[in-house]
This record gives sequence, structure tokens and C-alpha cells, in this order.
Amino acid sequence: MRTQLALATAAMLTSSLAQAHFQLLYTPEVMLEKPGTLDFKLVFGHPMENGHTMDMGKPEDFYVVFKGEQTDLTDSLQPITWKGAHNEAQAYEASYKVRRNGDYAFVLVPAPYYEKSEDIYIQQITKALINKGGMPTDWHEPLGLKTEIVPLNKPYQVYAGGSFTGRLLRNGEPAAGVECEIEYINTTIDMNANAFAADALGDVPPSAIVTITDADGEFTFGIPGPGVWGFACLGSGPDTEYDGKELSQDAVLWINASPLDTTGAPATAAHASTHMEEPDTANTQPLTQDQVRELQQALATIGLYQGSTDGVPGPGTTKAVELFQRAHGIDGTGEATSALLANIVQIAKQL
Ligand SMILES: [Cu+2]
Repeated sequence: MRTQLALATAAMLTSSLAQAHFQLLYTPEVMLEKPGTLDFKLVFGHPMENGHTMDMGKPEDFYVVFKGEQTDLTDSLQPITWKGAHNEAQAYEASYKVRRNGDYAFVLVPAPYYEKSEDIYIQQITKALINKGGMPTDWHEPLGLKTEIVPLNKPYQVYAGGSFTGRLLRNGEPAAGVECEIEYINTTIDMNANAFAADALGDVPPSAIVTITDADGEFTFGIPGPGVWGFACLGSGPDTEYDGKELSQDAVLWINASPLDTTGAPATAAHASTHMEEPDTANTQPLTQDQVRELQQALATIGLYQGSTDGVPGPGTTKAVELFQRAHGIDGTGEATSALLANIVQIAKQL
């Protein structure tokens, strides 16, 4: 019992120390329809626990990449005081005007942060991707950072309940076996007051959510709910020392997950809608012998029909049509129409 208690206490201490810190590069809108100004808040904190906020030094670099062209934004950085839930800290803000359609990749290379409790420096190289005009361009391209997470799903359009896959790179090469922490911003962000809300708004998992990159440097995470999700792969960068101390050079990527309500869609959307959009006359015309032959051949290709393809509809053909209809959520009458024939032929073609 004593051992168990000691272990439990040790685990509690570790987990309170081990709250995951994330470099935020936050802007409220990630998919712009019209030209507009993006306002960014650069804050170093513990967004899932709504915990301690840390002082940022002047960032080493801040820029945007649009269609392969890099624009320095360090001049637009303004120091601000950020009001965390528990303390105030030095942070930065910046704004950027977006006009042309396509993907904009924003990159922040913060100054290494000295973490007293661990006697190490932390530098989280952070990416955020924004789209204008619904026209994707190069969100999946690596940016040549010392370390970065390359999204394999469109990062500004991920759906809650879906999954996200990223590929971690170190000097452009896949980084295998690296631990990545996963969090979401669990509080409101007041853009005018430069403040987090006093409370965490959603569930706070007991410790960091963690995944490990595979041999290709990839990881996949099922997104539990809508929100702004961050991935921080720890110590994946090539630099391991700063100012005579250990440096954890991390890769951070932010994505946005939105809800997608599909409850109104029919269960067999693709086939059912094709079926119903056909004019009624076509549905009721009996099939010609050539059409029946075509139908039998298609059903045979799909694997539902073993009889002869003679163009004469028999019980075998009816049975096969019925099986097809049931498999596609249509009432299984077994009666072949030209619309159904088109459907079956189309599916057989894809095999
Ligand atoms: Cu921390």
C-alpha cells in the first residue's frame, strides 16, 4: 500500500511538472473568403491546462511563405503583455494583410526559452497555415526548417471525429521515434484584451496526450472534437545545445478542427442520388436484350452473378439485382431499370 501511495504521489508531482507547453501562433480565422488582415498573437504557455504563461524573448525569426516566396515579418512584431489565467508574461503580436488566393505558411522561430525547473532551453519552431479563397496551393510542402511537422491532411480544414496525419522532419529527413505531445487551446482568447479566460473551458486530460512518430516520421491522431489543436514534437531539431546548456528544439504545428454535421445525408448518398436523379420514364422502361446482357456482365464483374450473359433475364439475374440493391440500401425488388443498369455498370467499371 505504501509503495502504491508513494508511486501515486510521484506520478501526481510529475504530471503537474509535465504539463505540456506550446508556442502559440494564433489567429482566429484560418480560411479567409475575402482579402483581409490576419492578427496574430504569439504566446508561450500551457493551453490545454490553461496553466502558467512564460515570457518570450524577441523571436529569432517570423515570416510567411506564399507560393514559395518568403517574406520577413519580424518588423511587424510588437511586444505585448499577455494575461494568462494565473500570471502575466511577455508575448508578441503581429498582423499581415492577405490579398491573393492560396495557402500562406507562417513560421515562428522563437528565442530559446530558459526553463529553470529543468535547467534547459526550449525552442519551439512553430507553423500555422492559412488559406484564402478556398484554393489550396502548397500546404503539404516542407518549408526547409531545421525541424517541422509537414501536414498530410489539409491543416485548416480538418473535421472533428476525423484524423490528422503529420510527417516530422529533421533537416528535411523523416525523424523517427520522436515523442509528440498533442493539445488543444482550452480557453477563450481575447484578442483585444490580450488575455486567456480565467478558466479552462473543456476537459483537461490528466497528462499530455502523446504519440510517437513511426519509421517514416509520421503520426496519426484522431481528433476528438472541434477546436484549435497543436502538435509539439519534442527535441526533434538538430540543435541540442544553447548557451552551454541542453536545448530542446521542438517542432510545433497548429491545425483547426471544425464540426461537420452529416446526419441529414442519406446512408447511401452516392448511389441513391444517382438513382433518384434519373427521369421517371427511364426508370420504368423495360431493358432491351442488349441492356440485359450488359447488366449481366456488370453483375458478373462485381461478383454477384454466375449465370450466362445471354441477355435473357432469369431468376439468377433477378437475384443478383436484388443483392446489389440491398447492398446499396435500395429496396430489393430485383427489378432492373435503366437507371439501376447505369449504376451497376459504373461500379463494375471501377473494378
Ligand atoms: Cu511547461
